[in-house]
Amino acid sequence: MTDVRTRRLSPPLRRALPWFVAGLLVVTAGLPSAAALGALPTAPTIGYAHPESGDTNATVNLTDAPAFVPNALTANPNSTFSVKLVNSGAYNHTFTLAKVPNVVLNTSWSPSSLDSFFATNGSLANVTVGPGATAYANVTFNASVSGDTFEFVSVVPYQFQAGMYGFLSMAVTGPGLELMENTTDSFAFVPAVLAANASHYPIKLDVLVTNQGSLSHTFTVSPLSNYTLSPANFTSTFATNAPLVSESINSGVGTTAWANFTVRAPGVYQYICTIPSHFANGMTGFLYVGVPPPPSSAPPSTAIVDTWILIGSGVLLGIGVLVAIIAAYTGRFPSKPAGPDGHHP
Ligand SMILES: [Cu+2]
Repeated sequence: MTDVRTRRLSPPLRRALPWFVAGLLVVTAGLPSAAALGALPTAPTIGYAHPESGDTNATVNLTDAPAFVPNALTANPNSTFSVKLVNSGAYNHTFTLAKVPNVVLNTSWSPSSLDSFFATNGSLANVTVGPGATAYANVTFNASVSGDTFEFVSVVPYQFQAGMYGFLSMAVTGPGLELMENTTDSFAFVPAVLAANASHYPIKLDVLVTNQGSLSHTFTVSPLSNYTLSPANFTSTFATNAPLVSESINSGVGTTAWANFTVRAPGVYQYICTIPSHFANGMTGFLYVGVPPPPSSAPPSTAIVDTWILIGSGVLLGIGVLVAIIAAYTGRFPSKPAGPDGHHP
């Protein structure tokens, strides 16, 4: 059965109909792209460059050294980080931010190895900035990246290999691990050993320091792990390596202060009081992070064994010496017990 309407059309129109339909389909298909070219804005892609008139969190210069200046950035979890990228050189550079946290890329990789790393693991931003140009990268981080570090590089061949890389460190958020410390007028921290067990790094520590005396003190933690400070070197050490925290403990019994700081790696960190002469008088302690503290925080004993065992073995040794001396003068001492027949063998 043939369509009635088609039948009523004149032969020329009938022949043209498929072409009308085809033309209509082509126009319909072209509509979305035509609209995109016109008024419809393209949706901003998180992490990719688009001009931004608002505030940026940082400005980074991309130089022909080649280098990022500065190459150390910080950002907050649970927020959008916006960086302004200024190419001050004559070459193209990229700002390519790794998606995988806490990975340090190897500068001995070839350009194609670097490309395949990003192809496999993805990037949070990948912006090419031409000579003299300015671009922006906006990256939204969730709360889970607290304490993480992301590396950024230029993937223009051999720029990363020549040193064009840097690190974006996320602040550590959320409450820290709480520890208690006291300061005394006898220039002591009580206890002089603090221990924090951490399963991941960095770890945030909150130390509540209570003054048990009337003198004022500081609770100052060395940034160097497994490094022993001395009253003679701590000032110069802290001049080049800022303490993790230096909290003033004001005078007065019961005065408290919170020392809140972040430790990035396990180790033993020395803490001191920086008030002149206090450290020299013994005001120091050690913070064990992720490593076992000494077996006991009781005053260390130089004896290998317990005192009473030493005294006991001394007494027994004395008796032995006495028996030996008597035996030397009297023959067998004590004399061997007689056998059952009453005779000595
Ligand atoms: Cu002090």
